Amino acid sequence: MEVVYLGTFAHILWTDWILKDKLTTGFYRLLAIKPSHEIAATFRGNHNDRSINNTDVGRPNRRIQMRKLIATLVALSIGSASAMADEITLRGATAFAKGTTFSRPFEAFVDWVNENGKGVIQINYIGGPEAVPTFELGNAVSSGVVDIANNTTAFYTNLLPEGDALHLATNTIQEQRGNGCYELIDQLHQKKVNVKYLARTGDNIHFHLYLTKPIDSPDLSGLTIRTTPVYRAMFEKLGANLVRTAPGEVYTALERGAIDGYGWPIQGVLDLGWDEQTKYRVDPGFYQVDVNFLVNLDKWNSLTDEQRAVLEAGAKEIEAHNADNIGINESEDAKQREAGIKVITLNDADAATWLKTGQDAGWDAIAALDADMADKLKACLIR
Ligand code: 173
Repeated sequence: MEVVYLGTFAHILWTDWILKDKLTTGFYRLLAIKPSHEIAATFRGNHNDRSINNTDVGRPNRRIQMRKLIATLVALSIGSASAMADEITLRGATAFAKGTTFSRPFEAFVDWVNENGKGVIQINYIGGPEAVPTFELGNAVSSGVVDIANNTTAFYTNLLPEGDALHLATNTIQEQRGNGCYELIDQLHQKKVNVKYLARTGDNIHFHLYLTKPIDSPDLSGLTIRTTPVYRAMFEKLGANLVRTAPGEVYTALERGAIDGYGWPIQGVLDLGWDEQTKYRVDPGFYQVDVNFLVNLDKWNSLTDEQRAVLEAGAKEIEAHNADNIGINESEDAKQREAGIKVITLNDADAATWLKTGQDAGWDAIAALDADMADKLKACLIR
């Protein structure tokens, strides 16, 4: 704002001076006292003529000073105009419904950037799956249809199949930034998805199986379960029939009885109203949510250091809030129970099978894609 005011102030001063100068000693007085060829010479910049004309001895110095002041203010004003012109606005979208659990950290990030990036960088948040369908968002940010996306790897496995490793992590993004894993994952994203991997949210949130029918062991045979790539390897190993849908189709699929259950994290079930159609949750939870901020790489490369610094500072700020999930998980668990969702807790032996099947099936699927990469990722994602 200051630079705008300064620019405006410079403009007022300049206009004010021109008018005063013209009305008192300048153009009009010149017209009155000089022959036309001398006037022409003055306008060609004939300094002798001008000095002859300046009968007031003090005036040339004042005028020079005034010109210097004006030149400075105009330069500042032009500088401020280009600073304003340099502010860039990114188009941002989320794979999850606007205002719901897994869009909220991104929405907080958008607010943070729009507050702290004034005059530098802003984000125009265009919305959720109503703007870009869930499974299309990866392509959209990769191609630059949107500049920044809030997305989970499970929704862009078409571009980065190895991305499924991210929800097998047992450590945090802060640890991954410290042990080199962040760089490895960023490089994979840059190379295969054409995006900068800016941030990870969702740490400390596990996934669960939710059901309309009870089970008493990890055997899922005979059940039709809604999945995404997150749960596919695990639930398949445990015998389920799988149906892949975007979150937006889960409610209707439950209502119609097309599925007997679904995979989803501990958070967000009530947000989406699925508690109305859900009878059971199976514990323990497994894996760890990854919801990532991705910036189109061409756009990222075109940003100034200052613009990138705002995005990176905002990313770290939001990632620090991943620790809040531990408390939120507890209140979500309580809310689910209050809403009538019964918790089926597998006994110790079954729980061990459940978790081991999940990890083994998950890593086997990554190794089948790229054994070397699976080893590298495992070394830095597992505590
Ligand atoms: O179940 C899903 O749609 C899914 O894969 C997911 C991933 C991260 C957060 C929430 C859901």
